[in-house]
Amino acid sequence: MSQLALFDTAGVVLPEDEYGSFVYTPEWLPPLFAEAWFEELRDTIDWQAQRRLMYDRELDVPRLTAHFELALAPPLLQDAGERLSASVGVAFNSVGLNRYRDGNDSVAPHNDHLDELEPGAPIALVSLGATRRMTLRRKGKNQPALHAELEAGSLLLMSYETQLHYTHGIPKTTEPVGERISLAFRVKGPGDERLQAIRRRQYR
Ligand SMILES: O=C(O)CCC(=O)C(=O)O
Repeated sequence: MSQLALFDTAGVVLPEDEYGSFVYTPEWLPPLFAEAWFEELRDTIDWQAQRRLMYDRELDVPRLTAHFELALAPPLLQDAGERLSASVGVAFNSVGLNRYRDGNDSVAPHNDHLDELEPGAPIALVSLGATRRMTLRRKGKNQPALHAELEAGSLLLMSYETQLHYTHGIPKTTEPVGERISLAFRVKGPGDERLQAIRRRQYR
């Protein structure tokens, strides 16, 4: 089987093992809040359309983005960060926002930059707006794709270890789909020294 549905709507988990864990909580945020947060962020954030160098060509990043240190973020995001830190027990200090305008917007399979993250700290993804499918895949040859439908108000908690062993991404879709905003909360820090050394060697 090449595709597996990872979570059911009861909020199930890819359980903790040596490769980490994914924990999905539907309605982490009540629907009225999820709607209000979506509208406020869509209308007030200074969304950036970025271009990035890929394979020697400059391409549009296929989504709008924004990023804040939590202490300097707009009040709604600081409030979101405080709720999340209280609910997860982790002192998040950074939030990255992604706005997927339609099915053409996406994020390619990737793992987060571990050299910028506090070792051991999870990454928390809060979804607002339209449901989009996330694809998770263990690194290595011929690993099956796992799918999670990320609904408005849901929280997906990805443990630090998953960033070593899995990629995650939001593929494009030809199905008609509304706008989605995701909030990616992280604990930014100097990161793992070993990973920093590898990165320094790569960019010399
Ligand atoms: O939109 C999402 O849920 C995923 C975002 C993501 O992978 C990222 O910001 O690195």
